[in-house]
Amino acid sequence: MNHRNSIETWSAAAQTLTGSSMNYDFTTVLNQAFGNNTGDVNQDDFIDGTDKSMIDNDILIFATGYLATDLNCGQITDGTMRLMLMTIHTIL
Ligand SMILES: [Ca+2]
Ligand SMILES: [Ca+2]
Repeated sequence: MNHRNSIETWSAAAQTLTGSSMNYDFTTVLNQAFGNNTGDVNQDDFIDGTDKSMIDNDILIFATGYLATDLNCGQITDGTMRLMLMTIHTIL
C-alpha cells in the first residue's frame, strides 16, 4: 500500500488472497501495518526532520483540506499531527 503521507508498506501479518482481490483494513490500529510508516509527508521514503518541518509550516498557517501533512486524515493539520509524528518516531 502507498498513501499520501506514508512510506510504502505492507500488512503486519501474511494475508491470503481469495480470488483476485483482498480487503485489509490498515486503519483499525497502528500495528495493522508492518512497522510505523506514517509521516512521510514529502514521499521521499524517509521520515525525518523535513517531514516534521512541513507539518510545522502547515500548523502555523492553520492549513485545512486534503493535505499530506494531515496524518490522521481529519482535514486539518494541527499540533496533534506533530505529536503523532514525534510519538511514533521518537528520534524526531
Ligand atoms: Ca519524508
Ligand atoms: Ca488531522
